[in-house]
Amino acid sequence: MDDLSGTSSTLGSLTDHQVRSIAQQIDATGIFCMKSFLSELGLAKARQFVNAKLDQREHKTVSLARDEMSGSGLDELAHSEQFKNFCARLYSIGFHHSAPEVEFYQILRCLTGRSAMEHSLMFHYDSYLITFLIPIEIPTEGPRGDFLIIPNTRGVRSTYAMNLVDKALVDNKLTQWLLRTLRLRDPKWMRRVHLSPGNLYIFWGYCSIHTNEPVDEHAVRATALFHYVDPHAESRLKRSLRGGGNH
Ligand SMILES: O=C(O)CCC(=O)C(=O)O
Ligand SMILES: [Fe+2]
Repeated sequence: MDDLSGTSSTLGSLTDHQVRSIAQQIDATGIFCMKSFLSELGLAKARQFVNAKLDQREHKTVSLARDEMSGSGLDELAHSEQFKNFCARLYSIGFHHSAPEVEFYQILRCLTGRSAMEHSLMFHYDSYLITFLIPIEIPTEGPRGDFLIIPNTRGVRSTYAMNLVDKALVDNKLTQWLLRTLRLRDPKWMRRVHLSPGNLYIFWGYCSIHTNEPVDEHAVRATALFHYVDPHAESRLKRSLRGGGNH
């Protein structure tokens, strides 16, 4: 995987050419990695936050929403003008539309304990076009909880109903079984990404089937996710079904 290295402050200085080449790399390979995106201090703060939350929650898997993240430093990133600007530029270059004024759908996923397995190997499409993923904790021993992606298997659907059909084709026992079985053969079309804490990974979450591998119950795998732009936000059908989750 080609990658840039930098910190969140580097994002503001990227040229249009560089942003375009990030979009091209995601189109071509499925994922882009910016190394050492979080500073050491930023990563240490987020880690401390995760560990304190897991202590509070008795070391069970939790997904924290934006309003539960204050103090992690990750909420500040979502409000950083440089980060927001970069995401808007990447969106407009990647999807050929000017970026709407929207907030991120933000989650801090902390997998641990017995329930880590239940939350792994669930292949899905996201509801949002771009996914920005920052690993905070990744096990250094035993199963690492690699990220798996089958890149760019669909385009942006013109209707929410078509999007639901795609999702239903993936989110069923047969497809999940098939993908889990095929994973064991390590096919080339399913990319395996060994995540490193503090890096920023970017992929078209809406267009790509993806998931994470499990980790041991004593290990912790924490990822911060920033989902950006729901193309069906205005759909009447979506509203009448009252939104639905991210998967
Ligand atoms: O934690 C990960 O590696 C991916 C999670 C994901 O795809 C999601 O929450 O939509
Ligand atoms: Fe996802």
